[in-house]
Amino acid sequence: MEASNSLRVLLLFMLAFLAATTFLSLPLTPCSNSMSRAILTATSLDPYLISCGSGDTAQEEAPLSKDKHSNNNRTARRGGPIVTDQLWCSKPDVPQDAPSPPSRCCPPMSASPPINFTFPDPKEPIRMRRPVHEVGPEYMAKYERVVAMMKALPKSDPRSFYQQGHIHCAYCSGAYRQVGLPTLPVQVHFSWLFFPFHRAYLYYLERIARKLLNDPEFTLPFWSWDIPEGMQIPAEFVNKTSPLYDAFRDPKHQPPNLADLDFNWKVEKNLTGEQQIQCNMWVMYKQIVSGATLPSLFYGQPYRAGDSALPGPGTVELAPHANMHAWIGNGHYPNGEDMGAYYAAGRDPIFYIYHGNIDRIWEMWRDIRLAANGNDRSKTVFSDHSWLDSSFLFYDEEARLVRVTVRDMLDTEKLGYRYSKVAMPWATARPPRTPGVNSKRGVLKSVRFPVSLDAAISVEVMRPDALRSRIAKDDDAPEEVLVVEGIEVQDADFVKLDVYVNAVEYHKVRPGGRELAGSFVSLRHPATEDRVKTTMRVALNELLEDLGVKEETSVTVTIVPVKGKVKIGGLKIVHMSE
Ligand SMILES: [Cu+2]
Repeated sequence: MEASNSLRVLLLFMLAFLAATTFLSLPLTPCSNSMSRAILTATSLDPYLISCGSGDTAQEEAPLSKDKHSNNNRTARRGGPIVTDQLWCSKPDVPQDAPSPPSRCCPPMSASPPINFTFPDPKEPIRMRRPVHEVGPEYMAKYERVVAMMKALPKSDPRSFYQQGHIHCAYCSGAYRQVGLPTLPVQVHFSWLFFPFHRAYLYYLERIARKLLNDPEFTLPFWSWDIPEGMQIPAEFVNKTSPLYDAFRDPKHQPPNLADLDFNWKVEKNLTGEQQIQCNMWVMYKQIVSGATLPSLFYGQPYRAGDSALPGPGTVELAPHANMHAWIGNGHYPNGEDMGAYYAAGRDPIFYIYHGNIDRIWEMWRDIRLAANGNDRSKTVFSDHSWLDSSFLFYDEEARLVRVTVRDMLDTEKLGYRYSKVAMPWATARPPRTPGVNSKRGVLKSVRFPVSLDAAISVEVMRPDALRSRIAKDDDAPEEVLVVEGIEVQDADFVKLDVYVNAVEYHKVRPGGRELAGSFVSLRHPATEDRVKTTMRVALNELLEDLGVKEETSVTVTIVPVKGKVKIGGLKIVHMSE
């Protein structure tokens, strides 16, 4: 009784406080961190409802104000790591036509500031994450059980499936804002944060699963959709009575249909099984082996405090990652819910085993680069502190809020796990050149950038210093990188662009064929980014060699708009080495 009375008093106090701040616009400076936390924890209100003045440090001080002109800029930092702060979490920007939009997706407010990440005890054995098609039904039943347990937890528990699913929404739909910069979201897609963020996400989900199952050996199985044995949605996810089932998936893509790693949004290729597998192998080879020979081509572009979101994704994030999100989600819904929509992807239990494979691809890319670079680890990571010290917040298995940095996520063995060795048939699937494709038909029409892509365009692009590339020894030849600049997606809609080199007759190239340098694939972005502006980069050295054009001073680049309204700012080829 006493407890409920004091709760009532607290609520009354809160209402008076809110009325004062909202209607009287009383200045509330300074607003101490502990007071904000206490209020927010007790009331479960979102920080944006409370307008505080500025604090004096960059972190853990000033709650978010929706007022774009507020004094909060005093705490803004420009340059350096991107820092996530619970006091800077707000309403997500979810597409208006979402079938069941979340009103909020910020995690429950922690009563105390986050603790810093610590590695698990190195004496603990390293656990193996194994593929779904090898672990067997008994093991998959454990994943099923733990998803059921998480779904049964109260929604307010940060370890519940409801809250775990919201983590993706919070970091991808404009809920988290940059500290001191309320107009800038913390966005973990289309930049160098993509791989480390998703690794940390799975790491904590796995720890929570272990605790709930009371099974310290449990590891998340991964769905190896990159090899023929794993190319169908695993059977466990298809059973309508299972907690692993999600009604928001494309009915056309259920087993025995094979995954299409080059998926063209709603348009089925209708390939034979053999052709689809071939296409998938080529896509994997190009995105991981030949297209991403430098760290920024694989991870994505630098993204620092004060930067606009979406500077540029790595090859794998575009394809197969984004294609597969859309392939699993239901294309009948405007945003491809669940998996095809940033705000909703975490609601599908398949998300976590799907992303396990993305995390494993990071390991495989690193091994391939180490082998190519004489084990030089510096060629597989960035040394920039803005990357290493960027941080995310997760609740651990004891429901403690933990601050995790990118630096903490670079070595899976230090995190206590590794991936079991699965065959990589795509690692040698170098696609052959397509015979009889006209590379330069007639005189190319001149294109004036920026250009809206209503139809395919072909442009002659000069190569930088072609002679230097030709005489350089293979080992120290700089990488030639094709840059598609100023990609603007109107209405932040779904987009797929295919980018071909020396294939004006691109329709003759088989899906995933050699002349296709890469694809730009973007899911629908939240409304804050009403105009997605980004870049695409892909390595060309091997492609130019295979096309036999190493001696040429220029190449023809053909851009085919497969889906969505897009403008591009320009095309260039640059030399890069990192
Ligand atoms: Cu994803």
